[in-house]
Amino acid sequence: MEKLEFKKEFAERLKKADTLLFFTGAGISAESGIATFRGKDGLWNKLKPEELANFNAFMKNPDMVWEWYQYRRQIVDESKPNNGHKAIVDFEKFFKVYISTQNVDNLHARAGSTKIEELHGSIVRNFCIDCKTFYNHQELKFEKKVPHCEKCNGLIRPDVVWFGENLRGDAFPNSEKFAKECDICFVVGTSAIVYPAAYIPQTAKNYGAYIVEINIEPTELTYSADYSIFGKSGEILPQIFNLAATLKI
Ligand code: BV8
Ligand code: ZN
Repeated sequence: MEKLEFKKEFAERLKKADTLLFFTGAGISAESGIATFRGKDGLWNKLKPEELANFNAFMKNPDMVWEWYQYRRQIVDESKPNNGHKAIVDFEKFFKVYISTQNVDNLHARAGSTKIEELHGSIVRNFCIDCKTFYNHQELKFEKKVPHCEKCNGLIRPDVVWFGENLRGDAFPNSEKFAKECDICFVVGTSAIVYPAAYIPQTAKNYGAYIVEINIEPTELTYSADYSIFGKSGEILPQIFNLAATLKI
């Protein structure tokens, strides 16, 4: 990718900034070989999310839904963080960095980031739908059919948030806190159409943050972003880090 020239206003904001929020979606993991949901070869093109990523689908056909997640976990296990995930870790040298991700692939954690909220849960965790006992995905790695809980024999499901399910734990309220505190909110690799997650960049904007979109194409958020940088996040984020390094020393 050619060397990017960034907008002067962005460089000024970056120089003054202390706290960054990275709000990420499936696009940041595309260069790690993980299919996005709505792109040209997206997961939802071939499969219907309603048929797979929701509780009723799971109860109707637990083996099919379990098998789909086992297939996705195999892809995640074979993937690794790319230069975009790694650049976000590097920003911690000069800024307080928060991540609010819609991704369930655990790649931000594997890259070494620490302040992460997983709005849609994580594919590497499972729990029993009856007694809520957690199971790590590695211990169930070879289960072709939906496994049953060793404590109560209940069905075990992936710990991801399905359509029609409320977000769990403090992920959303913590992400709102990040959004209110950040000076710049980078919106990376998301179509920004899934709610309530998509409220996070809007909250950041309402609280005065500078909104920078990084995507290979315009999205629902482009009209409200302060700055859209079109291209691959794995190529753009390292260049923004290099810019920050020159500004911050
Ligand atoms: C909720 C599961 C309250 C995990 C996912 C009717 C009934 C019930 C709810 C609703 C309803 N109508 C609407 C709703 C709300 C619904 C919703 O928002 N639907 C949308 C689709 C309209 N939301 C919910 O249901 C949420 N819960 O509302 O609870 C409630 C409860 C009961 C009743 C009513 C309300 C739960 C939402 C979570 C759903 N779970 N996945 C899994 O299996 O993965 S959603 C799925 O979409 C993923 O989790 C993903 O994270 C999320 C967002 O997608 P993106 O990450 O943005 O990915 P996408 O492919 O779309 O875009 C990728 C982008 O990257 C593209 O722009 C592309 O250009 C770009 N890109 C590609 N390559 C690169 C790149 N960019 C940079 N570099 C590259 N190299
Ligand atoms: Zn159980």
